[in-house]
Amino acid sequence: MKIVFATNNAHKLAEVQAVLGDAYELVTPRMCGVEEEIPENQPTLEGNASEKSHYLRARTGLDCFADDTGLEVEALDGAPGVHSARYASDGHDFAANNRLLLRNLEGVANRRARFRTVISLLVGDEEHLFEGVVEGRIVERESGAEGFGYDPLFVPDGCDRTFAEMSPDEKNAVSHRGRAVRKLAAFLRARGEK
Ligand code: ITT
Repeated sequence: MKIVFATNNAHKLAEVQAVLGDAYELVTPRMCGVEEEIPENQPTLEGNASEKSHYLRARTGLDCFADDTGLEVEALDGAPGVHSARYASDGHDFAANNRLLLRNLEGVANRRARFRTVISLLVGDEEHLFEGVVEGRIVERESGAEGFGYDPLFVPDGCDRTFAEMSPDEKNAVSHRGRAVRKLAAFLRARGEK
């Protein structure tokens, strides 16, 4: 089955394709002729995921889904949260975001954090939301070269390596996105949409 994934993030695309497997062929906005940035101006992950999927539906008329993800740090009252992409600047600058996060946690003993992903799926005239959460902690310095974003700073509970020190399959097995996408896949399978 072909399905449109409303993302411009190549890392996300690869992670989601790996979880969904060969039964699903992901189509990017660009492959549908949508070149512009997809808007995400809502105050919640749910709102942003929904805004992105509805935008792409309006532009293409196709069934599609979108993922919005945030890193919620306990000692920072849930920041950067819905602002994770633009924490340090307006430009999705992963290195600057990580530097700012470490600076804001300097001398802070409570390193608890979680990643949360919300997926909005639009099929026909129905919308369905799927959530995936992983609890963990923020380490003192970056470690590892895999993954993207805050991965070099996040160690999931039960592990002793950051997401950036894991293979893509290891990350997907425990990650927020892996969990949300497995719920999405189960839903699609149950509807017989293979
Ligand atoms: P799209 O909206 O095009 O899907 P994006 O990169 O803007 O791509 P999000 O708004 O969902 O995606 O993500 C916000 C930021 O959170 C993202 O830029 C990363 O910095 C971070 N992030 C998201 N998922 C992550 C992951 O699995 N590991 C580490 N950081 C992640």
